[in-house]
Amino acid sequence: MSHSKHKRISVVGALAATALMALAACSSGGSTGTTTSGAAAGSGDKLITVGFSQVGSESGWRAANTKDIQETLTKENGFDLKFSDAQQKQENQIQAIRTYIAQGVDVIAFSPVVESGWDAVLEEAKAAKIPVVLTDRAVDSKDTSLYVTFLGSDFIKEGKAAGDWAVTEFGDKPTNIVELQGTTGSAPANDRMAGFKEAIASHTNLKIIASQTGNFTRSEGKTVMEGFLQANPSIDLVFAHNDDMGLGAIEAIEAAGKVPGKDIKIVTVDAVHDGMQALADGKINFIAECSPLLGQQLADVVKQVMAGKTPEKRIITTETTFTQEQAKAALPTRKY
Ligand code: GZL
Repeated sequence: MSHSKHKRISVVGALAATALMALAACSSGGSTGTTTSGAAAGSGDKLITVGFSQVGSESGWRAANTKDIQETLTKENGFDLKFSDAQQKQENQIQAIRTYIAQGVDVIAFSPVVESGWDAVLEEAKAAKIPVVLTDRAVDSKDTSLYVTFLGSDFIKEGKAAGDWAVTEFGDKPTNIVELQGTTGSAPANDRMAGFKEAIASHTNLKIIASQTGNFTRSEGKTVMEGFLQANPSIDLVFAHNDDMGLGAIEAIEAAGKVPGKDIKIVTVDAVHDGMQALADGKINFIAECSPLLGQQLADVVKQVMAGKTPEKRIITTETTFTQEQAKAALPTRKY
């Protein structure tokens, strides 16, 4: 056989071998492209389906929390995220969790709008052998086997930070405080109130003269503050359980012809952009941070669970506090 013919046969053979290898790689989800499930190229792994029930869209914090979760639990990162917004109604969250159980998702995660009333549906998830991750807010279930972990802030610490600031700011001066509470029965409302009261307990000159829920929203915070202003001629400080209610209080205070941050001081929790801007502008006096950026920690916990590992039962997010000067410095680089 001539050299050239030998050459032709060896070239054809090599091409055929290459084509066969490429075909084999594709079908096994190998490095030549994504598998049908859309998993990242080269991973070949099935996507992890996560059913997430979100509280709602009540505040700037919630919007930042939702954005971070949706931008982290992506197909590129190995997840198939099923996401539902409960419009701050527990019955909607319970229904969403039951739907995820029926769909047979790999993991259920949710931020419980209130602390109580979850045992039955969590028992159903347990019976279906679907692990549950609590993010942001806690439940008061006595049976902690009903969830893998609670990932979120220490709300008592946040309330205490706000109270400690008030003690320093007002010293021995007689001080009338009105409290804009978060959603009734929610962990952040219960714990921030407890932390704040603990901080001021031994300072009898600091008196909470009125408390009412503004449900973590700007509009309800404004309405409640209007009522406080009509009923109480002398208010020195507003303690709002989140920035959004504090921003609503600013609108009410200005409408009453008073200067927020001066005539009536304001301390809030969260440190979302609009709150930090009001702090920098001198309309809020102090903010205890509550980070909404829980997406990466949630992704890590889910992957640990899927790998058969046991995450810590309680994962606390790290946070700080902001004065007006610190807000001016932090604003340009804040992620939310
Ligand atoms: C706290 C979170 C609270 C925020 C509010 O982790 O649950 O709910 O403080 C939000 O802004 O509405």
